[in-house]
Amino acid sequence: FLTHGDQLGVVAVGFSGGQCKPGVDAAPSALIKNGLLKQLRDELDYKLFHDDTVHSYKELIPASDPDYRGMKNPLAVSAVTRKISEQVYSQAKEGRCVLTLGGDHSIAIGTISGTAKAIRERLGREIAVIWVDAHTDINTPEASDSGNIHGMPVSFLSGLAKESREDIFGWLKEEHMISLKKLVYIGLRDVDRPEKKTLRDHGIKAFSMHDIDRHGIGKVMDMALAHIGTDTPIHLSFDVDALDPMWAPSTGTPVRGGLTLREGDFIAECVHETGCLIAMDLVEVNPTLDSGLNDIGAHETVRAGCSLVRCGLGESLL
Ligand code: 6HN
Ligand code: MN
Ligand code: MN
Ligand code: MN
Repeated sequence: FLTHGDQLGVVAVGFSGGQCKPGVDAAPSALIKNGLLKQLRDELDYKLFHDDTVHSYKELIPASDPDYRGMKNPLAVSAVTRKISEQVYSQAKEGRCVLTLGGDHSIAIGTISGTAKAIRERLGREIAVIWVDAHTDINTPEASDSGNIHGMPVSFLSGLAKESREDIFGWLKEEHMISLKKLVYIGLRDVDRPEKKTLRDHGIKAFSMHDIDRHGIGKVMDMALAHIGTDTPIHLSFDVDALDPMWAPSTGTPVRGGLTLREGDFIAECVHETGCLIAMDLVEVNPTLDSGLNDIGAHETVRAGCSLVRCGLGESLL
């Protein structure tokens, strides 16, 4: 067994510095208020390990944080993800599955580096990553149009982007890194041109919405998991914008033509079924972005996020 099945580490990350829209830092509280942790404890019988606060990481955010290599908030995102990496590592090294509630997707620099290091030390294994997203988040700083670091985490985690400055991701060492061969994308539909070239050049396994339309989500999950291979520790990084805005409108970079909620839940269920899930991130829920009356969109997005997490953690098992 890769983890103690009944123990769950929880890290609640109220951080939004990887992109420019405020409010995604409010997601962990909204998810918890909607009953997520209570459900995991009372209905799924997990023993939860976490400190009660949602971290804002205020003490790590510098007063001045000028752009560097085109990146926005580089010092803040680096310092916060470094701290998250330590938090996730300390949970994962105890053999717990780790749930991280984001926050924008830049936080995956912390979560994935933390599990990669812990699993190397504990099991001598490399982790696989299933990245469910409308986007590939694999821009290098130079290739990025926006300068938003939430579009770059995979490039730093895989070593495609390198930086020697310790205070700007230079703290990422070999032990924190992942292999592009063990990375699988699902749900893609808004991939930037340089990112497409990266996918081709490195032969990265990717299932777009087109592939899901062609084969159906069942077959796509079979292929995705076959690529990873049985018995491999899996980190599931789930960006809620993989879902169609019909199901998850309250997110910073919505793209139409996405997954139904049921397809999203199915992906999470299939990963759970492998017995190899070692960590799950849920990111990019922004409860303050709401166009509808009475915050309906925000409430629906929070509900969808809770559903994805419960499915990943085994709610659908009979
Ligand atoms: N996300 N490719 C775009 C960029 O700004 O680099 C969008 C990134 C979206 C990131 O949704 O986590
Ligand atoms: Mn993302
Ligand atoms: Mn996205
Ligand atoms: Mn784009």
